[in-house]
Amino acid sequence: MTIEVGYWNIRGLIGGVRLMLEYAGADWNETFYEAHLKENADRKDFTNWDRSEWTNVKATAEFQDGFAFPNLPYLVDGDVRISQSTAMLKYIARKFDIGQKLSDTESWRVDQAADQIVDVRGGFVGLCYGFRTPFAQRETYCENTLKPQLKQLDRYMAGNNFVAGETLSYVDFMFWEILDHMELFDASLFDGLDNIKAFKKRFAELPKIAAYILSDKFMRGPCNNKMASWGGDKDLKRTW
Ligand SMILES: N[C@@H](CCC(=O)N[C@@H](CS)C(=O)NCC(=O)O)C(=O)O
Repeated sequence: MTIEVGYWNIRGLIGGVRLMLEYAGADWNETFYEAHLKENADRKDFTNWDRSEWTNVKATAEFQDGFAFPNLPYLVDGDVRISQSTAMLKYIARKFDIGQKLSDTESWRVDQAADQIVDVRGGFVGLCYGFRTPFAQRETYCENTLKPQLKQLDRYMAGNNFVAGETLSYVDFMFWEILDHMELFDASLFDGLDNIKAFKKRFAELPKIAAYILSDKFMRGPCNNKMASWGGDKDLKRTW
């Protein structure tokens, strides 16, 4: 049976899910939704974006009754209907037996890192859209917040091939995905972070991942939606 996922036509929260579905060799299909700018409107004002391509679908009985928490991204696998991107990653990992044999230490390392990555990601994305940190404060945010957070993650990876240790697990997919957005944003964020750089390279060299990244199916950009201050375009042009 084909696994169906749905999301905006961007990387955002679904990039790691796409990576895992490809890694697992799953039979999967995606529905893309687009936000459209209202006529002559300021693109930076979030209320000027028409999201009805999605909200009309979200309003249907199929979504309101079929999902506990209708949202993007979502996953449908037969009778299984899941939203929340981390839950989707964990579901796919269980279904395809990815990282399911972890020791207690490996398990808490993975779960702790997953929550930390969600937090760090939230701050970075909040800068890219300017809704948590004004984009004009980019340099201060990167120096005082993001770089120290990345340094902690770099230390977490010391001596480990993957987040768990030696075993690949769901968190590696979400970790690599947001690291890739950050590298495309400003590769100098990783200066001196050799463990992060080594992890990023190691993950990208997994044969299934390498093949996917090189294929036409892989979306390099946009990382964010069109109203973002950075990452809302296909070419990921520098906006400063
Ligand atoms: N915690 C949720 C966040 C979901 C979320 O914020 N989705 C955004 C896109 S990144 C959205 O546009 N949702 C559509 C909606 O609110 O209906 C997850 O990890 O999946």
